[in-house]
Amino acid sequence: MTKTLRVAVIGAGRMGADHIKRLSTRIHGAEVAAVVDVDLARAQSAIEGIDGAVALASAEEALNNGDVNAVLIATPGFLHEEILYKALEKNFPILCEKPLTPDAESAWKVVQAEQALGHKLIQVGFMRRFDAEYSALGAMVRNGGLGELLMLHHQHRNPSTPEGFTNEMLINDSVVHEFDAIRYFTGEEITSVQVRLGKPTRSAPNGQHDPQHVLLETESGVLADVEIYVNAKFGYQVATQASFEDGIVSIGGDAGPYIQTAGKWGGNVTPGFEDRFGAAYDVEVQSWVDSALRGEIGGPTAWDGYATAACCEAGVEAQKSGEKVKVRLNTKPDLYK
Ligand code: ISE
Repeated sequence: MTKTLRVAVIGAGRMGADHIKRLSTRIHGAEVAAVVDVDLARAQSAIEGIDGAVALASAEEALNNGDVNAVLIATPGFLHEEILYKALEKNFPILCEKPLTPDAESAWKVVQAEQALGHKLIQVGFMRRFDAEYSALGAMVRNGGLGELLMLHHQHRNPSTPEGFTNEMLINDSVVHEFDAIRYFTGEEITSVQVRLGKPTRSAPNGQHDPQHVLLETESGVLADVEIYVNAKFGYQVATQASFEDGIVSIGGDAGPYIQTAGKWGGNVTPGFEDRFGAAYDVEVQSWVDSALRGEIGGPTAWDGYATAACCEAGVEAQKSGEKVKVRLNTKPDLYK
């Protein structure tokens, strides 16, 4: 059995660089063997100080490198599909940043390819499932101590958006996390999505309507609403309030310390997702590594990647039509039951 994962990290941008640091400093049982980026200089600077790692310009070269036995995909989503197929062919454990692929049809093909192999190799990077408060709320739903879960209220606020962040990306890049979180909390599929566009902020770039209000239903009738507000300026905030029959649970409030000084009271605002979910990313990657060394996967599956892609597709359609759109899902293959 493999004792150490020798990971090829594909993509050395914002997420890739964060994972390279994590893998080479905090994660046990894995090492960075190769870093791939179309910008070779960026790959080279990412491997600085990492013994035995090579910088390469092509994913194929990395996967064919005899020193590599696992892959972490952190490229933009439209590049995932090709790398996924090559890594499946090699039978390598895969941690694929979200989205699995950018649309439901291609995500379904990936699910089918993995199913044809007969075992799971793909873990999808929905890191929120590894956040301590998210898992605590998930456990409360499952143990039923507060009765049935009835409603979920989500707030997802970002300080600003990078250049090129389109209106569709509010759904595909940001609300996709909420789709996964709602599926995770309820253990159910989302059946419909509606998007309401209200009064927009003057801070939204051209072509973006921000904020938006997303309304969802699950199989048993749990209602969820999401405020997605990606130019909120003040900082990064992701929070959920869950209404149960016998109580209300809130997660994602700002963490202390709270300081009182000269007529002021308050704490610090989280600047971005790397800080907000830093600990969750560590737990996620460690879970992937530990499970991969046992020949398993340790988190959300390719099915979760496909199901959220189907929700995104319904969400973008709903954004355009203003109508309530049904989520179309194929039957879940046995491998994921
Ligand atoms: C970004 O890609 C992420 O994944 C963050 O978690 C999310 O908060 C942000 O809205 C996305 O753009």
